[in-house]
Amino acid sequence: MRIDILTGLPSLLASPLNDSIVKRSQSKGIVEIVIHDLRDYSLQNQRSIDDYAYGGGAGMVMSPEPIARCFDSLMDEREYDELIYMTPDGTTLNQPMANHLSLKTNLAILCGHYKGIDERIRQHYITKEVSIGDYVLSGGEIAAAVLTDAIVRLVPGVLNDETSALTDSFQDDLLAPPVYTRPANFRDWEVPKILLSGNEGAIEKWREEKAIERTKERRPDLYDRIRGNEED
Ligand code: 6GU
Repeated sequence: MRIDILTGLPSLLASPLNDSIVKRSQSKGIVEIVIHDLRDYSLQNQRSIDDYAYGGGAGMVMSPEPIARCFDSLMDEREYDELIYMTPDGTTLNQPMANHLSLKTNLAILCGHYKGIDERIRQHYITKEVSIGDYVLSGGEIAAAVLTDAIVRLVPGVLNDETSALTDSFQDDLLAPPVYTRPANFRDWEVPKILLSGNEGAIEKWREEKAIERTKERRPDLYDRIRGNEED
């Protein structure tokens, strides 16, 4: 899988994508993530990538030219499954969307800034608009890092333990059960006895019960959905 990220602030993206699982996915050669500085595609003197909004009002708008030129050069090289724009008015990211995107071959992700991007780019290039939740960030870079992380960890071979992505919170619409590590007694706080029993069947059942209990308590919306699904 290849992910191209278009941004006016490449330094904001470098660190979250060059550590941990996302880094491992790249060094294993499973995923290639390429960051493009939109200033490199500007035709203006000061390498500028934004301009005043037509009709007035506060805030700058990202110019169409650098974005279009960057997309054009990428699309000359390969076919893209999606050209994604990170924006608070996009579809909210969830686990099914991440699962779906993790099966793609080539994705491009555009990060917006300022007051957004010229609408014509959205009309003529963008195929999918994604938000990461109902709050406003200063730019799309951190949101793009979130989306990239959510996708990349699902690509087969990226995680060591192949099953571990399947047992994540949300993967079956349940939150994950509590987990413990050594010592069994920490400041007189004990690990639940069942986890020390070696009885795999009983442990699996306990984890399932705790996952359901936790989902019911913290996310009644998710809980109602799984109950609805079971009745179907
Ligand atoms: Cl994708 N961008 C910005 N700027 N803010 C957001 C967002 C994206 N998702 C939630 N808030």
